Amino acid sequence: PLTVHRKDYRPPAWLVPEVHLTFDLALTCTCVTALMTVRRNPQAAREECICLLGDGIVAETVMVDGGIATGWHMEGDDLILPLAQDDAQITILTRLDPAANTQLMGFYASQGMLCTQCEAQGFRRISFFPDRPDVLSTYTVRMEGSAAQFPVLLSNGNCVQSGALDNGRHFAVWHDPWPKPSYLFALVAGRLVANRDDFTTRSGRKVDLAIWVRPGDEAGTAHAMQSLKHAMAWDEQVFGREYDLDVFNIVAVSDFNMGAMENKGLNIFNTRYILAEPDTATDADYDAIEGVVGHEYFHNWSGNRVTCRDWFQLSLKEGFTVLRDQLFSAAMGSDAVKRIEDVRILRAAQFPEDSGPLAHPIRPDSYQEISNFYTATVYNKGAEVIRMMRTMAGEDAFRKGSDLYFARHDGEAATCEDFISAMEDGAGLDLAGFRRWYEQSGTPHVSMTMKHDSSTGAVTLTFVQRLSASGDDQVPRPMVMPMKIALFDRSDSAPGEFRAQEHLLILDARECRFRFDGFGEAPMVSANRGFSAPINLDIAHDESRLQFLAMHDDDPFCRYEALQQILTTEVLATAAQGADTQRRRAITDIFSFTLADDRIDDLMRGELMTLPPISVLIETAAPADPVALQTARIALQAAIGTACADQLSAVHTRTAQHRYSLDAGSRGARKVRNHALFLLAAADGDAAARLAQRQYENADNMTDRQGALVAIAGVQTSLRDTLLEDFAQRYRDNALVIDKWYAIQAGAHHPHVLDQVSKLAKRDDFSLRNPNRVRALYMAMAGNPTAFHEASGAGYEMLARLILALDPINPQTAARFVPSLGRWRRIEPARSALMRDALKRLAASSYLSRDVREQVDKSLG
Ligand code: HT7
Ligand code: ZN
Repeated sequence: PLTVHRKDYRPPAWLVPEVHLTFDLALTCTCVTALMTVRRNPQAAREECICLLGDGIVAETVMVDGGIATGWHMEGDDLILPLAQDDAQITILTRLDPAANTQLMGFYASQGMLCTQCEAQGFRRISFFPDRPDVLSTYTVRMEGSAAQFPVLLSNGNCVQSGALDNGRHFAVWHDPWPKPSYLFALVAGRLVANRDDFTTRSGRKVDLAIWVRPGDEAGTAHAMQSLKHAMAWDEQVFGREYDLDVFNIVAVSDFNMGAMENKGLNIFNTRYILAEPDTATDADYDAIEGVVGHEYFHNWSGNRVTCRDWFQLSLKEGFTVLRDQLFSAAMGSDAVKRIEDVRILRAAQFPEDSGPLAHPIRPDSYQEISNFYTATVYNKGAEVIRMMRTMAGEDAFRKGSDLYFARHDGEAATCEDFISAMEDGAGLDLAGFRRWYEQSGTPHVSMTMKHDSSTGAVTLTFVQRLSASGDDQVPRPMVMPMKIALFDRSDSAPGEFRAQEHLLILDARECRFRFDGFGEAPMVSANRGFSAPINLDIAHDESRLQFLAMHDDDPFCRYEALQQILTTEVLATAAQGADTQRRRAITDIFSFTLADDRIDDLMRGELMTLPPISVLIETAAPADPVALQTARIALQAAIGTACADQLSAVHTRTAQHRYSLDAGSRGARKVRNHALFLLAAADGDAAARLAQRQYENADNMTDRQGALVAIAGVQTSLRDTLLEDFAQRYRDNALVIDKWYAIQAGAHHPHVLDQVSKLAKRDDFSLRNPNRVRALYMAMAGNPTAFHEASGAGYEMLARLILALDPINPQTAARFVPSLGRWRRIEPARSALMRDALKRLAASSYLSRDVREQVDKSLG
């Protein structure tokens, strides 16, 4: 397969300032006429032909300047057209069958409606085009079709004309005045209803907002609309970014490969990130909707107004936009809890990626299939890298840097280097060494040691970096990073009042040393506060320090982190050599302290009641026995549940009094209620099953009901089947809730879980054509050690069979399952061999898409 290299970038030989598209719409045969004004690019080497990229489409007619073109030919999927002149009008006609498009890339049908997905390279499945992000055009789109079948016709920009035609047909013309790359083109046609609202920008522009859904779903759009209006106001206040069209449309579709898409003025969303009502969506769903609606809206500047020069620069828009959505969500809710959640995601998803065969820098050097690079590294580590710039610069200077970036590059296709330069010039940072974050893969390891001289009161902190991976052909080099620390003086704090001055240190060499004076006693160090750098930080093992921080650190992240370290050590030790009563006692004491601590709210308390995710435990233990780790994790939950039973029951009772609302107090109550239930269920399944049943039956919201079902799904009781059946019946008409039902069963710690997954896959309402359903069942299975790492290798086999079955239908979604098998290097030898066998069987398959092939080959690597 062809590998694309970053170093091979050349500017486009031809520009396309204007595009007129006409769609004659029908479910199985849509005719597309593309009229392109093309112009030679004076900044590029002269080429005698224009290369119009295609993917699985056929040109029925090709015209140049109004006459039938001759002399063009196909090279693979691409159309090569000789052009002697400097300017031309090219017209190409293609015919599409959206109903047969199961890949959900390009133009496809979903539940009777028609829609597009063009990022990254879907436009070339609609029309032949220089489908690359550095070719920017203004689009005018005319759609016509049956008024009964497609009453709503939407595209980017503003609707400039619409009306009735003969034979029950109608048309609409949309014009987008902002030049954009083809990946931001969008079209939607179907029977849809809108939740309408409006927003007035700070300069007084009234923007009509609409969220379009299938009839019957309108009631579920209120939170998304509220989130959108909050996002629009926040981007003005915090980043000085104002919306730039008269309308902003969002459409929700049920069949979608990712979360959402930021098409200019016409965002298309997975229904999952739009629809929410208390009875059907959890608090986590509400948060995700706010975050994704914000994310897509923020792309209007970081992605659309300033786009990417090429796909190697993906983190330019994605890393920056993730940081923007993280800051937005933090501002809308709890800063502390949001930071903890973001770091948990980074650790659980990105750290394993960065230590495995699919590791890549946030700006990759090469790819075979770009869809495989929409990764936690590009998105989440990319956000961390920009967050570090913000930490080093401070908020005000960072804003100056981002203002300069937007001013310099508005209307352009930019690079990561452009962003860094703007930050240097605008924020006044020297980022010479910092650029390595863009070049090197791998999570840096930093070890910290402290020396205290009691005669002088001096404290010396020494940080040493150990580097494990690098970009292509490079020797690993140290990273530059901000390190926030605080030293707690044990002697001068009143009990319960531990405060320390925070210091921002910059680590810029393999070894860095810092001295602090005035400590009669050795202080307690709190380091990497707020997770100021995305690293693994080793601090010489000191249980009393960790226990102190787990109860008293005034940095919420570090308090959480200290407890996570204690719990991780305990689970790993239990899996290797059994439990130790003294260690357990220390842990249950901390839990008991946390449950009673009135300095924190319930949202934070819920974080402190959360055990490390299994993927983090596997990553830390490598080579890991995932089943032993899972068993040890449950045993620790049981120990906590037993030791703190009275307090946990009291929490469960106290929080049952809360009325449902979305405010922090009510959400916090639901969070700790569920965590209390999980811990109690691990300790005494039968008793907790009765508690769960009551919670389930009394629930007036999905957080409570789902929490109860999760708790009971891991218990061997007849109530389990009763409640699962009730849930299926109660929500049979709501696909998003039925997705939860699939995931809960596939993720349960249950001896027959693999049989259950097999049965679920045979149900009538399971379909490989719906990515949400496939992910619900098989991502949950792949994340469940009891299922996926079952000793016979049946879980690996099941996943490999899924990948082979799904690949011809939806290669992008199929490829997303390969990394689970690619983790074989981190797993103990017997299972590791079985995982590799499954990968080898995939590699030997006679048909593999480019998407799956790249992931399989690299995973075997
Ligand atoms: N920028 C969007 C990426 C996306 C995408 C990529 C590949 C295939 C399908 C896709 N759907 C959306 C999403 C985002 O980051 O906002
Ligand atoms: Zn994005």
